[in-house]
Amino acid sequence: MATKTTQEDFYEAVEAASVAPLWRQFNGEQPTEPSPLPPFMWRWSSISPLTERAAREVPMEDVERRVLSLKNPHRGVAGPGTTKNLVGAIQTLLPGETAEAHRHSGNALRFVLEGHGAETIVDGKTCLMEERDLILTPLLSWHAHRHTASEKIVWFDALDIPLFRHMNASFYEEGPPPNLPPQSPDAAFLQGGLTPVDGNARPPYSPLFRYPWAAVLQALSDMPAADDGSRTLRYTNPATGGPAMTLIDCFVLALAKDRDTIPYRTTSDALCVVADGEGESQIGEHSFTWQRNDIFTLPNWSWISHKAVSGDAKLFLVTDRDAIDRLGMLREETRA
Ligand code: 1HN
Repeated sequence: MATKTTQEDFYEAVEAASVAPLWRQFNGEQPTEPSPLPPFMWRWSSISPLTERAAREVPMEDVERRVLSLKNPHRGVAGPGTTKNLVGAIQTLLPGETAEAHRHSGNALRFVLEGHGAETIVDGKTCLMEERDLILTPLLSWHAHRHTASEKIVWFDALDIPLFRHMNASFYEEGPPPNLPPQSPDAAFLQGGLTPVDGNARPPYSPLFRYPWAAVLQALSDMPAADDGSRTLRYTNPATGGPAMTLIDCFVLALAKDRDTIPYRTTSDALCVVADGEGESQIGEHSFTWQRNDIFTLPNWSWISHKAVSGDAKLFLVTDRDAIDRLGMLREETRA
């Protein structure tokens, strides 16, 4: 048997004492490239039939919410997760059904993929859900859903629960909600640049809970295009100009037909929903073609460029960008 060298003995002693030599761990400090969590796409053509089956085969009495979460097969962590910090999901509600009130520490949002006429009640405010509307249900807000229109409704959920779980800070409570403090009506925030000073609490999230798609289309048509023909809107908290919610920062990216967007990379992650049109995205070494309601991830520090084909297109982006920025971790680059 070969005798142990002094060095081998040293490394064994180090490991046995639960310490680690930095010189064997340091990687020069750069984000790993290509991303350890490669991009992944869920096509509407695969997801839509599952929402049909869920509606037929899974009674609401058996489940609190009829939610299929987008489980990223590359993410080797237990529990829900689509990117490191965000989880996307698909929720289906049939006419006459309700999802009872609950609340949780994670922020959540709803973006309507198909159908209309449901309502989400957020801390007592009723928010209509029309196609492509964004509804916020921020951290610890009580929220219930009810549907009274004639066709089933399907929406995209996004939550920051993976980060709360990672921090062991995830809480959950079932309703009914207690008496709630007064809320300022959404309509009071819809005049740009004017915010009511009415004594109501201003928690660290947008007091506007519904962002109608019609308002997005109007704002897009009122703004100039960038050099690559694209237009970007951010969903902001009208009281502060900051992100809509503490850990979730949303955008709409409108693409001009046949124009590649300038490639960029960022240390934030995004979930991307195809709100309108058809196109292609280059994400690191991966190429994807996409259509309406397809959903895909944009992993951090991958070079990203999008292009609309056969007409203009719009992407809805859910990101952790502002949270990463407030942590001092945001770095972004564009390729000339
Ligand atoms: C959740 O709590 C909801 O409250 C929706 O509506 C989707 C996906 C993963 C984990 C929790 C909801 C979810 C979720």
